[in-house]
Amino acid sequence: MIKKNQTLGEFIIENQSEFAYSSGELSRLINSIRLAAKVVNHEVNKAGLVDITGPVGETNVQGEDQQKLDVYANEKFIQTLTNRQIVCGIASEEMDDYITIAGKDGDHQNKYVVLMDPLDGSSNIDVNVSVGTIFSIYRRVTPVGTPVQLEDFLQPGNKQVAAGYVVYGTSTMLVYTTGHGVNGFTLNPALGSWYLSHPCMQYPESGNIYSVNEGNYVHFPQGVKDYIKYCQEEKEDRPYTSRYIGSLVSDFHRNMIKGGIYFYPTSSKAPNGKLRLLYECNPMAFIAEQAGGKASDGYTRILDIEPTELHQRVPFFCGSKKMVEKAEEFMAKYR
Ligand code: AHM
Ligand code: MG
Repeated sequence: MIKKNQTLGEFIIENQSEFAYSSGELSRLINSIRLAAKVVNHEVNKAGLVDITGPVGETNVQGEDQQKLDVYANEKFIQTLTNRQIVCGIASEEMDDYITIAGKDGDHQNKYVVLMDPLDGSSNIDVNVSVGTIFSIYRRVTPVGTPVQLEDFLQPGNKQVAAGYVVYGTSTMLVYTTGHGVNGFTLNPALGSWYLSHPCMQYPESGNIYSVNEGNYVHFPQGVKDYIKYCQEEKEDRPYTSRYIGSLVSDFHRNMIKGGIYFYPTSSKAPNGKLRLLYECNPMAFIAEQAGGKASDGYTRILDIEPTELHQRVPFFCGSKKMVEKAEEFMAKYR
């Protein structure tokens, strides 16, 4: 049962039976993510104070090596998940290859892999604009008891057992799904607890916000150019409002609450788009669908794409169902 204002801990315990396989392992995994998110949140919040935002390799006034926050976030999530021995492997946008975690007795008994973008939109940190963490969880496909393999990570998004994001914004929120709807929890920084503030989140069926980096307009395919012109046309409920933070998590979060579409298409500069299928698009697509929205590469469902490599990029159209369908109509004209 969903009760507004219950803590994330209470929520996880009460809804454990809804979790796939319900062995408690997935609950413990989500618990670890909420802990790591708090640690990263603390660091993100004081980023302007402690000179931590400089480039990797520089030394700060205390003589410590400076770390970029995205490297820091990557380390914190990996440390937390590794220390608690609850996953068998992690892949991250910050690392070239996946890491294997042998488990408590070195027996590779854990069942889940995590794929993540530890700090998405990190170019926004220096200017005090919100950033996010994105995570995606799968059950391994290779036998338990053996080290994880690449194929455990290269699963289509429709096999995800959970996915979520943390938005470090005016308040910090953790939003996630285990395939039974989407719930959002807001961090009370004084108490360090997450409270259910946004139960059963739903995308409005349509909306009036479009989010795209229009600076790339001349490089976009014709279908995208036409769709942008459609958004700007004076007709019916249009023109739409343009809102683009440049932080996927924040743009997505706003559009899910207010109704809108986010798109990062291909362009002549980026022939496969920019966003990564495994760390960004799949988890956001799973959340979008669970909230009644839609996610597509312009032609097909994101969650049905068979990944071929860890850092694969795909064009991404995501948001209110009717808006994504309309964008697809424009794309189809030039296929
Ligand atoms: P990152 O993973 O390097 O942070 O890149 C992903 C980010 C998204 O959060 C955002 O929507 C997009 O890149 C912005 O890109 P651009 O500056 O090209 O519009
Ligand atoms: Mg990213």
